[in-house]
Amino acid sequence: MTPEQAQFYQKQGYLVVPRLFGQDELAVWLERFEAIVNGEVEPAEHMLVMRDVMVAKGVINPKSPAEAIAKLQDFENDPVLYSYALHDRLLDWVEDFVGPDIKSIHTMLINKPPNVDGRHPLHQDLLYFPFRPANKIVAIWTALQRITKENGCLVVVPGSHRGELLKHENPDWEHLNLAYFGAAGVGRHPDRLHLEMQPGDSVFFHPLLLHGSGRNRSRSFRRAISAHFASAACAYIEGGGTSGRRPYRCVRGREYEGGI
Ligand SMILES: O=C(O)CCC(=O)C(=O)O
Repeated sequence: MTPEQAQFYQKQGYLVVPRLFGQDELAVWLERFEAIVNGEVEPAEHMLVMRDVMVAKGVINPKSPAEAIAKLQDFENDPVLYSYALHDRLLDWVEDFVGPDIKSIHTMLINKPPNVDGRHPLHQDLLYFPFRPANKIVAIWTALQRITKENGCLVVVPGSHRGELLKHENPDWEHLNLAYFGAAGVGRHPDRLHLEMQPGDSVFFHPLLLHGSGRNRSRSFRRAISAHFASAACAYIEGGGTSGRRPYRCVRGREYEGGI
């Protein structure tokens, strides 16, 4: 990371790295996604294959298995998908954000089919993590294909990571996917910025950054792969986070006594 990039991240709370991955690398993860949702490969242990809420409620009838799926979550036990989080090029960047001792704390592949609502309200990921400090946690989100405003790109509120962790609640939307909480009282923030990306472009962002995504108004899928990392030296706090304590995996460096 250059000093200019570090300064940008500190001020804005996110940093886009163009073409961090090549098409050949993305193709492997896309194929694995298809194989899992088409039933050719069993979902790995602990992986959550989450159906879109509109499909689950019978509001729409999917024409293919992939049209039913909102995301694959926690793919640590799938060696093909997890190769994303173990990728050296990615971890070199993560090291610049959180230091040399790194734990992988969350993984997901988000599939936004056409015809479903699929919006994700503006929220802060720190809500889900019961440890601190926040600036030793970072997310990466990689476009698996061209992602535009039309197909529901990621939306961020630059600089919002300098605020507090806000109260979160379910927005009053008709079709909201499981655990898609929004920061209370934020709504359509006037400073929100749409991050359009090319395949392989990746954005790193701070866990307090307000972010979300819009509806997919195109006629094809919108897919992204994402992971969160934290310094192994982070420590649990009382009453923090909603996801409970997990056996996070050390992906680089060493473990800490009293760490996560
Ligand atoms: O990819 C998206 O649509 C948004 C993902 C996201 O913000 C999240 O799951 O925390």
